[in-house]
Amino acid sequence: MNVLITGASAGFGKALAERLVAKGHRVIGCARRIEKLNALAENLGELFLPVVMDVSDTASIPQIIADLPDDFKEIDVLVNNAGLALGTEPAQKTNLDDWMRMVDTNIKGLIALTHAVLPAMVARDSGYIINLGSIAGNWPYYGGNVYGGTKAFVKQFSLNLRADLVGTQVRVTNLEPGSVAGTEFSNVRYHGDDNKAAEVYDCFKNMTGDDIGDILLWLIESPAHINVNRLEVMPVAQTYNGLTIAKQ
Ligand code: NDP
Ligand code: 8X3
Repeated sequence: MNVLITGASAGFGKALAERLVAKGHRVIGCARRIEKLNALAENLGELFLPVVMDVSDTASIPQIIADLPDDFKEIDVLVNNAGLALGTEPAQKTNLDDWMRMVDTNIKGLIALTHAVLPAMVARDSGYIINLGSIAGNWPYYGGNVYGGTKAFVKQFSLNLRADLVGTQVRVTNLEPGSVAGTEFSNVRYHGDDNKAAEVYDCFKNMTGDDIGDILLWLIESPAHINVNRLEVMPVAQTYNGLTIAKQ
């Protein structure tokens, strides 16, 4: 199987790439930081193809897909994972550039990749698109403003893709994780303030990037006649109760 993962240089994308290669699948690992992808390629070997891609540079995407080497050209699974949150300030105190970057990456990048890959899946009548949504797309919270808005878009886009794909064997899932420690997500969100990022995950048993890698692998290996439409997962310590976390 050939799996294209955006955001393969860290976090969930990296965890999934490691699992897929261990199972003998080919992975097209896309991200901006080539040094991280190359380090991963050294560990994973020739089943892992590092590809420099900035998903927010949407005009570049069709050519990158067209230029994939023959062995990697047919994409069986697209994991639209690249994404970011920037800031936790309330809307009236945010930076407009941060808002625009989240829209460019989480929305425009995701739809551009989908647009480039989906027609070939439909033509083959087989394929699977997994989008990384978030609980932030389901539940409002303080400081979630545009990040949550982008993930709500991803959820509804995923469901609408399902509607458009009626009669085909192409599957679509929106995976909606809650709090996950050990990735770069909060380091990016707090603009590199690693102490603040670490505090988010203090004193409770969290999910990890490996947990999400396992769930993604489970989805990819699920029977071809089953479509998981949406899958929301949280650590037990996190609940809908204002999304508060029960710290010990
Ligand atoms: P990380 O920050 O650890 O990884 C994000 C990945 O996305 C990196 O590989 C980064 O690579 C890549 N990326 C970011 N911007 C771009 C871009 N413009 N073009 C290409 N690649 C890009 O985050 P996580 O693994 O934690 O999160 C992955 C996804 O899951 C995101 O969409 C996030 O919103 C979502 N999510 C995360 C949760 C969490 O708590 N961690 C919970 C719910 C959802 P590089 O910088 O090299 O380009
Ligand atoms: C990331 C999870 O709770 O920080 O999407 O929004 S949360």
